[in-house]
Amino acid sequence: MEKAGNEELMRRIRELKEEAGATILAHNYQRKEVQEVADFVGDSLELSRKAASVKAKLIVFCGVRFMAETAAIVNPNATVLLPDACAGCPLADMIDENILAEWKKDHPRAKVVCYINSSAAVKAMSDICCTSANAIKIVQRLRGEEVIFIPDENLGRYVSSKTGKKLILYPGFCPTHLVLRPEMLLAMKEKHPNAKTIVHPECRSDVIDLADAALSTSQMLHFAKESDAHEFIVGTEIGLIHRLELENPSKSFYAASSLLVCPNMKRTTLEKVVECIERQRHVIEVPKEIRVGAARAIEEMLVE
Ligand code: CIZ
Repeated sequence: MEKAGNEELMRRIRELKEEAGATILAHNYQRKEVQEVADFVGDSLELSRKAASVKAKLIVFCGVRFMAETAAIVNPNATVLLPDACAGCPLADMIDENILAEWKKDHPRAKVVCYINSSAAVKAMSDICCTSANAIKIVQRLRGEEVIFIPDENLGRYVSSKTGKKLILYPGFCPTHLVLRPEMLLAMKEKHPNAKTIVHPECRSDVIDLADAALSTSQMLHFAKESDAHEFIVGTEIGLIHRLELENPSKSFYAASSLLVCPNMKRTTLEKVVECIERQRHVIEVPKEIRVGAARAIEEMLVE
């Protein structure tokens, strides 16, 4: 059978969305064509706020599992579908409830700040969630308290350097951001001497040290718009380049490395979006006893 082209698939998705009364949310790291068919594109913080406020009964979440879980937690009245059931997050999988229970036992007075890249069960055992866009603010709120920061060590180290607060760091990492090495960035800077370098705080600290700024994806979008510079080297998942180019047509963006590709984010295709709506499959379910605890940690973050 001949494969349908993107235009045809996008037309079909719009039709299905209308019939099903669905809203499509997509992360900044999704494929270009998936971002184009979405009702809203953003980072985890923006997407969780959006998921909480949409009126639609059906949310199709184009992202990875922990993000779709977050949507299901903040909006228990909606059915949340994940187009590819295997779109996970290796960073989120680096810690589970048993490991966290051990860490809490070792530091009984510590507050637990958990990065949104974590399972619902881990969120339920944490005091407050954070994303890369608000991690510094969230940790600053806990002034004076001992803090365990899970699971991304690089982000935790960056937050610690910005807040001056010593954090108990967990040794988790994002395999995609970890591929970026200082020598790659130096080579790019040599090739594009007038470019500003922006990297994600999930990158190694020796990479962050070489950059003009360490920023979440929403902060990178803001930075690129506001900056007088015309060229930017971008040290995060390459999916963001699409939005950067779209929103800044007169500026140039260079991926810091062509290896900055999250295979899980790229699992979502237009075909899978069609299939999941047609067959109403890959429903994200969070058991009530976990949902209540995770919702508390997420809401604590959202009050800001
Ligand atoms: O917070 C998010 O969505 C992630 C995973 C990255 C970012 O900076 O947007």
